[in-house]
Amino acid sequence: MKLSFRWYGESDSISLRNIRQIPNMHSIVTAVYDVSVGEVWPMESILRLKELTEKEGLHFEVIESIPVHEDIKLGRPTRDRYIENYCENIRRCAQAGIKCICYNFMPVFDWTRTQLDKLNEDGSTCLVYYQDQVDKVDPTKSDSDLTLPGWDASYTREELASLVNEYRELGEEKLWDNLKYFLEKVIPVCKEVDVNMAIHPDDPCWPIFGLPRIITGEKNMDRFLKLVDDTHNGLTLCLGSFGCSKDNDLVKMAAKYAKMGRVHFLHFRNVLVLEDGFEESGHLSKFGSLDMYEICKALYENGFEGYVRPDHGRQIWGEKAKPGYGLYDRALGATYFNGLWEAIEKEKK
Ligand code: DNO
Repeated sequence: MKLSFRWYGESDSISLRNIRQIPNMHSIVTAVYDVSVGEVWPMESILRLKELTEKEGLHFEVIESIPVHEDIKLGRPTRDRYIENYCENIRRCAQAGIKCICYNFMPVFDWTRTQLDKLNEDGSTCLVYYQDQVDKVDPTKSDSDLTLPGWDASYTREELASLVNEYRELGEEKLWDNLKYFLEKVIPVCKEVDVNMAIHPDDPCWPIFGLPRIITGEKNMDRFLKLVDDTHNGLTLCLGSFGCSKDNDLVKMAAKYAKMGRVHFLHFRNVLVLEDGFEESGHLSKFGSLDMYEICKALYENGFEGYVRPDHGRQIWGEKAKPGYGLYDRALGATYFNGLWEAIEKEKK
């Protein structure tokens, strides 16, 4: 297990020095942010991130994310050029020492929430998702004024509508085909340079706005891992993403996929599952719906050796930071994880 922390590069309000001071911190999780999706990352930009990270005594081993261009997900004729670029990015990252790349295959939208600053009773704020609010939004209705936080502002409303319609027509099975096509090109490169790909689950792990979503739970994960049956084709076990559906048994999934050697990255966070949505809670088991101890134990017992990062924290102590990505609560999450891990390690010896 290697503890890591997401850092948004030089524009992040959180310094590498502060991250370094979190006990047991090993690696930085970052990306090149100023290149358009689908293009090749300049080697200098990758090496700059490496240099800054290593200057603070941290390791530069995890990328989150190299985003997948929509043309690849849609299987458009232009996809081959973007896949070639993707492979080139993998090679470049490997050359700089990267061991693990997190990415997702969600159509149009990455993680979706209805509010980023829901006030909790103790004065902290958190991210929430209420299904009834999502159901009121239709991205194909160009006269709708409703938008959600995290909405991709790079599309005009018309572009967004046509993209969403294209995916609705594509449907799940074709999305699977396009994912397979992508993996068949990318995983051989990963084998060559020994980099693990770690797909991030859909968040939330069910279809939204009528868009197909396929990385949603155990059955589909099994199917995914077989698309290209190689250890380099693995997953990011994002507890909050899979955990927001009661259908997912995270302890079972953690054990099963760790045993297969396919969990390359763990996103450690908790969610409180509601009747019709979820709220992101503090990391401890008792505040959410997930048993963090049992999940960690399942990972440990099944030989998990990947990277772990504390994921989304609440906003606490008056900190003003990127929603979910403040320093304080994520640092508390890391410390809680360290405690659980030490206890499990000692119990098992
Ligand atoms: C949210 C993150 C996701 C994740 C991507 C991976 O906080 O976990 O945005 O980075 O889905 O590609």
